[in-house]
Amino acid sequence: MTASKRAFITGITGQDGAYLAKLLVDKGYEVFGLLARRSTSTVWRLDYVGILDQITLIDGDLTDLSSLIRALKIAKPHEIYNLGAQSFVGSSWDQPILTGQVTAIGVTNVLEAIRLTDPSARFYQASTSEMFGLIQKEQQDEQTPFYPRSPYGVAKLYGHWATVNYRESFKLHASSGILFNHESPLRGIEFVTRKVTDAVARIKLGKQQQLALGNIDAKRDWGFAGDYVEAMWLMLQQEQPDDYVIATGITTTVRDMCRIAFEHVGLNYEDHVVIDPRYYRPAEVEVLLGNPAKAQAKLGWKATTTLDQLITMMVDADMKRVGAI
Ligand code: NAP
Ligand code: F7E
Repeated sequence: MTASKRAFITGITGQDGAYLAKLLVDKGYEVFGLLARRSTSTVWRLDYVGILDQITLIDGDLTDLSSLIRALKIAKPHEIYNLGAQSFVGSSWDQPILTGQVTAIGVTNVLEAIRLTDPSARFYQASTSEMFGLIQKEQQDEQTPFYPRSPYGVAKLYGHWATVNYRESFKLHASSGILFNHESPLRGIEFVTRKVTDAVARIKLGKQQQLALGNIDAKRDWGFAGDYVEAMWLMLQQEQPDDYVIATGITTTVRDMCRIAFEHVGLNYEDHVVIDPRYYRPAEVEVLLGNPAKAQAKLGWKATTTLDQLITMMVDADMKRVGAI
C-alpha cells in the first residue's frame, strides 16, 4: 500500500483515465485529474467506475501551459500520467492542427510544467502502436522503426521523442508506453469495437437494422483497457525509466471481431454489416501486431483478457445500456 502518494492524470475523463484513476484510488493514492472545460459534463466514466467523489479535478487544458503549472502546484504529484489527447485517428485528418496542438505540443507543455515545478516527479506518456503505422517488421517491438500514417500518429511520435529527449536531456524519470489498441465498455462510440458492440445491441433489440463500416480487413492487436492501465502504473514503479510495448501478441481482423460480437447474441454479421467507403481513411494502418516480451520480462506484465472475453463483456454492457433506454 502506497498511502501517501499523489498522482496527477491528464485525460482522466477518458476511457483509460477512468480505469487508471480507479486503480490508483484502490492502491491508496490521492488522485488529481485535469478537467478540460466543456459545455456539458464529461465525468460519466468516473461515475461508472464509482470514484467521482474520491478524486480531485482541477480545471485546465493541455494547450495552456499556465493551467498545467497551476494544476501541478496544487496537486504536487509524485507521478504524472499524460493520457490526454485528441485520440481518434479518423478525426485527425479533419483537425490536424488541433491534433498537433493537443497530442504533440501538449506533451511538451506537461514536460515543461514538470521541469518548472518538480523535476523529480515521474512521468508516463501515452504513446501508441499507431507510430508503427506502415509496419517495418511483422511483429512490432521497442526496436521497430516508426512510420506513422495519420496526423494523429505523427503527433504521437513527436510526444514519444519529446519524452525520450527530456529523459536524456534533463534526467527526468519519463517513460513511454507504446500501447496497442485497448478497449472496454467505456470506449468512445466512434472507435470500431464499441461502434460494433453498440450496434449489435441495437440490432438485437430491434432499434437498428444495419451497421455501416469501412475497411473490415484491417487487423488490430486488441486488449482490455483494465489490463493495460496496470502496465502504466508498473512502468512508473521501476527504478529506471524506459519504453515498453504493451500488447497481447495476437492480431485479428475487424471482420472477425464483428463475427464474435454478432454471434454472442445469436446473429450473423453478414446479415447486417454493409461497407460504406465514407469510413475508409486517407491512409490506412492495415495491420498491427505487438510483441510484449519486454513488458513481460521486466514489468511482469501480461494481458489476461482474451478478445472473446473483451467483446462479449462489451456486448453485454451495451445490451444493458441500450435495453434501459
Ligand atoms: P480518450 O477516451 O479519447 O480520452 C482522451 C482524454 O483526453 C479525455 O479525457 C479528453 O477530455 C482529454 N482531452 C482531450 N483534449 C484535451 C485538452 N485539450 N486538454 C486536456 N484534456 C484533453 O482516450 P483513451 O482511449 O482513454 O486513451 C488515453 C490515451 O492513450 C490517449 O492519449 C490516447 O491517444 C492513447 N492511446 C490510446 C490507445 C487505445 O487503444 N485506447 C492506445 C494507445 C494510446 P474530454 O473528456 O473533455 O474530451
Ligand atoms: O479503428 C477500421 C479502421 O478507430 C480500428 C485509438 O485508440 O487505437 C485506436 O486507433 C480499425 C482501423 O482505432 C471502421 O480503419 C473499419 O483500421 O477503432 P479504430 P485505431 O484507428 O486503430 C490506437 C492504438 C490509438 O492510439 C488511437 O488513439 O478499424 N474500421 N470500419 C473502422 N474504424 C472506425 N473507427 N469506424 C469504422 O466504421
